[in-house]
Amino acid sequence: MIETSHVFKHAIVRLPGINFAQGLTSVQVGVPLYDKVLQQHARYCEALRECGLTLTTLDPDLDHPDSTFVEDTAVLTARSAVLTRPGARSRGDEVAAMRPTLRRFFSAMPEIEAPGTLDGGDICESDDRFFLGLSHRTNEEGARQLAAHLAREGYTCAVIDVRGMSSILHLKSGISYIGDHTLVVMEEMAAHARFKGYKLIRVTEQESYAANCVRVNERVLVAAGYPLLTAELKARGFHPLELEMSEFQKMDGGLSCLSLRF
Ligand code: CIR
Repeated sequence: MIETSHVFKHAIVRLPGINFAQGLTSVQVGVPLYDKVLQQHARYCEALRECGLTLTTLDPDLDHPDSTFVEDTAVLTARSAVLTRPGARSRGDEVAAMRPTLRRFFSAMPEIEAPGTLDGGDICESDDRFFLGLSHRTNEEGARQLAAHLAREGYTCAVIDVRGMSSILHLKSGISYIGDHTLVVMEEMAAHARFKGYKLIRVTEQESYAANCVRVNERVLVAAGYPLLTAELKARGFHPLELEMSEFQKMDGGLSCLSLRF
């Protein structure tokens, strides 16, 4: 088994509401079916438990149809939870709804402040370095504030601008760090200078949705239906755990966005 420097013990998830399909999306691959949304979410939660995590499961928040994508509300480190300021207006109040839950686990909770905007989906941690994506959700000021918070904890940061890439919503739609200096990266981004020195697992264009995968303790959660990536992960000594994600994909969501892990 390939070691990870990070052992997660907890995750926070939020059940999808009945109005999940009214959230934001930029893709046209159909309308999510609520029964299937619930089934896929339940299996995702079960998978996190199989990886050894204890879950805090929040009730659906019908005022915010995208609120099941909890990852966007905070950036977690070993010492703090940085509350974000999401770039989409309809998602702004999701952070206030998450604050009391994070308060139970973290005493240090700095916040991204206006005019900064930042979505957790743009932030990719790779051991002691964070990649900060600039996107249509995360602006320079948001990234600057987060970098300052992270620097105080001894982390370095590298900014990656994905604003010119229409195929992805967030940085982590295109890259994932899975431990052992290994980045899973969509082909279109693989040549980026910031990734020099990392081992890369390149994701073909047809499988690019699967580039958003998540290392959780001994497993790598990966979207089901992407056999090339799954085979490559196995060949490199990782242990993929495949999960159906079709209904979340319809709303621009990937595996990482469904939980906050710490
Ligand atoms: C949105 O557009 O904000 C949601 N429908 C999807 C958010 C996905 N979040 C993520 O990748 N971290």
